[in-house]
Amino acid sequence: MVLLTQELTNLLDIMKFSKKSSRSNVLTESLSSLKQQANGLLTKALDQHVTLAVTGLSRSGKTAFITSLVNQLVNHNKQSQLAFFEPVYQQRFIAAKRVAQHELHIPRFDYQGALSSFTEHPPQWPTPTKGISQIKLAIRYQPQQSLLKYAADMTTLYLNITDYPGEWLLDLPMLEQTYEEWSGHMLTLLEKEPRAERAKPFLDKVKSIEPFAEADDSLLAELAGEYTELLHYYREQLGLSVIQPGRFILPGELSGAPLLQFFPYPSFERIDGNEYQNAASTTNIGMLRARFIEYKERVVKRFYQDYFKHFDRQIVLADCLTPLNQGQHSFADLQDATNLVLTSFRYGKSNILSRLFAPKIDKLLFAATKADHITPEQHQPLTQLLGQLVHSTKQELQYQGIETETIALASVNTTKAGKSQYQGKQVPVLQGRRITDDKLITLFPGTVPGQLPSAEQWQDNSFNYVSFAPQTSISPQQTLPHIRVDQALQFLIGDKMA
Ligand SMILES: Nc1nc2c(ncn2[C@@H]2O[C@H](COP(=O)(O)OP(=O)(O)OP(=O)(O)O)[C@@H](O)[C@H]2O)c(=O)[nH]1
Ligand SMILES: [Mg+2]
Repeated sequence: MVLLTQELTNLLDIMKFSKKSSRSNVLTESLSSLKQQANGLLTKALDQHVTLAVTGLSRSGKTAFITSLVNQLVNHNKQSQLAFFEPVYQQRFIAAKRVAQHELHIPRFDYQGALSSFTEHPPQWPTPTKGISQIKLAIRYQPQQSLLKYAADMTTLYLNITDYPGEWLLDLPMLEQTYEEWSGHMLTLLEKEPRAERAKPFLDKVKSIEPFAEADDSLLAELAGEYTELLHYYREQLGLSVIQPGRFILPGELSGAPLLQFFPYPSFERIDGNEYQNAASTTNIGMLRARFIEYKERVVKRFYQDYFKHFDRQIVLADCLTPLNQGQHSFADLQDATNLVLTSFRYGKSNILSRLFAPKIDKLLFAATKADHITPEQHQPLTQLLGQLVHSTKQELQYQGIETETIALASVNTTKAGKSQYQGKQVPVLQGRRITDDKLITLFPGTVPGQLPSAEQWQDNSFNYVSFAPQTSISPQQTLPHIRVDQALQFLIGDKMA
């Protein structure tokens, strides 16, 4: 195809020089139209498709990030702040628009709904989302590479963006565990503070069920309900991140399904191993085990099979500031959860994921969100802190040839940074609309530890980063203010638009 276009272009050039007769003009025109057709075909052949996955634990900022990314691209104008996105910087970006997605069974990402919350007076944050959703963009640009430039004036990158809960990745280790092993693992967590106090009444109840009696479906459903409530409490009240099974708090269309009605059994040491092995699935313990196995097959494996293995690029969002506010337990749990989540990206040969699904992600971006909650000179420590959280995974990924990067960003910048006089000194400050009472305040939010805080540091320090609401509403045609979304774009798709 490239050769054909080149041939035609050469021919046209020769004819333009020779313009000797009207016959040659006719020939020129028909060749010109041939070239256009060839160009059209070539452009189609050169169109690229990229599947970008966006994940992070609940409230980490996935909806805000996707909304901002889409908004920056589809509303791109002279005022846009995309200086670090090369296609824009090099003036090769033409335009982007939303197009219909292919996978009709996956809910659509509600871009319009999310954007409208930023256009309200006063603007609000979009409402929390549940489960998976997708949005697709067609991005037109002029290729830079000589071959493409010569052959095609513009080409299209189709960007398929998938938003999915990071909690779903917490389940991967379950694939390699038996019900007994998983129960043991959960028990270790549930018997330790900060979980133990709240877990005790639940565990006592479960210990009292008769494992080999005929299954009592409604009792199992009730206890599964209590276990789910416990998980919600840990996540929402204690700010803990290790929640297993992850689907229990974000069940999506599986809400109420018997598949989600199981829980860890805490008394394996008191039952006979043989009897357990031979227990029919009509007994209490047999039914719990059967549901556990079914959950792994139908929910965990299916997610990796149907979605995960098709992702090309991934961004993992992490809100490090809220767990710092919530204290040592919460931050330590974020560390554990991050390790669990990142197991899905460790593609070593021994990884179950590589063996079962052969994923193909070639670039992974770790992003610390809500960087507008801190003053600009604290962005570097925030990036370093996230860097420490993901350090070992990053090393392994780089070894596997997967490109990684760590940044601090704000999908929607809600604050203005400046300087203020305090006790005769200039201190960095932020001004923004405090989320709790809507007041415009100016403050120094404090420093961010550039390393994982030690036990002593936790004793000496308490963190109190204030949350802000969006400051000024935008019109549906404007772009949202942000911090480093352009750098994220460059890392995630810049090379595909070269
Ligand atoms: N200041 C600031 N706050 C942010 C930013 N992004 C997210 N937030 C805050 O974090 C909250 C959660 O953001 P979402 O984008 O809804 O997070 P999510 O990961 O989609 O959350 P779920 O849908 O509940 O899983 C928002 O309501 C904001 O309060 C940001 O760029 N700046
Ligand atoms: Mg969301």
